[in-house]
Amino acid sequence: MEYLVSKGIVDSYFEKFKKILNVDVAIVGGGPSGLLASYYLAKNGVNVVLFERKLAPGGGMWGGAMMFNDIIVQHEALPIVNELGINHKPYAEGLYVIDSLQATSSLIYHASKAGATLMNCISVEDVVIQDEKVNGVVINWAPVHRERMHVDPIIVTAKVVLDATGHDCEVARILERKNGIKLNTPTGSVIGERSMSVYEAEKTTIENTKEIYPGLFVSGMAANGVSGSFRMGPIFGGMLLSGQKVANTILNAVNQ
Ligand code: 48F
Repeated sequence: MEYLVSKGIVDSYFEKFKKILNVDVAIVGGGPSGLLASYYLAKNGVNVVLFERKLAPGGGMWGGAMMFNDIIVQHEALPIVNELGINHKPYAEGLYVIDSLQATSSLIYHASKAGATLMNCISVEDVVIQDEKVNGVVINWAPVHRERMHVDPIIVTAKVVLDATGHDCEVARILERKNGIKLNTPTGSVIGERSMSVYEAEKTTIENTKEIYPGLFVSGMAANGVSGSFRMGPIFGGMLLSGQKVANTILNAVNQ
């Protein structure tokens, strides 16, 4: 019995691991925009893996605002909230309150149920570039990074990579720093986010959600970060709409 418990887990995990070594889409970061993108992509039959360095995907959604575990969404994002079966309470005109724990767990559940492979405790530390296009990521166990252990990573090849790493826009920064590449942003570089402005940031998140280098897309706060737009607050409609937009854009790209 003891042996079977261990073997079942190891067999199943490495089956999963082999499946994600070559995918259509690799998503870096399991915040709301990355999770929602993985859900829509998987639902449309795309082979998608999401890497999250923390134990639990969910990013900045669990904690609400200052750990008050409710968040706000605006009416534009309500169809997504309803599709995911998340309860919502009208609060003010065009604004709704949702429970951050219910919302985050629903995103994770729906992404996984739709067929996205969610890999937690794994960090993306580099990208793979071939023929002037990003076509993969370099991964390692998150604790290897934390402990600064000198352990070589492995490569996952992907037709498309999504930087959904939030405020730090880590993948875009790695691409720029290591390769001196010009990105599709207002300055050609990663600009970094500006201070908080909820209204402005909600709009620009959607506009900034795009391909910034062949094979590399950005969503959520990473999209605002690379383009030098404003930081957002605990209002999540923009994150959800960004995840939906990037999934549609990537669907077109991988189906071409
Ligand atoms: O920051 P995050 O929640 O991303 P998001 O989808 O949403 C932003 C909001 O939560 C919030 C906001 C709302 O208005 O402003 O901040 O843009 O989640 C990003 C996730 O990426 C993981 C990180 O642990 C977090 O869970 N992550 C970051 N870098 C890496 C990574 C990496 N190199 N490898 C793997 N995971």
